[in-house]
Amino acid sequence: MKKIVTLIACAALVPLAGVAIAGDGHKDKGKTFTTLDVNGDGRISVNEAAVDAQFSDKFANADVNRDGYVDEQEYTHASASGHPKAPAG
Ligand SMILES: [Ca+2]
Ligand SMILES: [Ca+2]
Repeated sequence: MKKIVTLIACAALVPLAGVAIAGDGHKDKGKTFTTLDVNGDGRISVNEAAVDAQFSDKFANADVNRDGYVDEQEYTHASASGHPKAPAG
């Protein structure tokens, strides 16, 4: 009985150069209060909210005191209550 031994000769091992794992921590896909508050007056107007369709949609609900603006407290509250937080994994 003969065993066929196959020799795999690798003449040139190509080094896997350039395998750079880019740890791009892009976790916050949504807009934050600071991002939405373009003019930095500490509150989000309807126009500022318009850039975020999801937030714009619930702007009326977020504006608890109905002053036409969503301040940081209102924004935080709206985000906490109406933001489906999907668990990691
Ligand atoms: Ca603003
Ligand atoms: Ca308000």
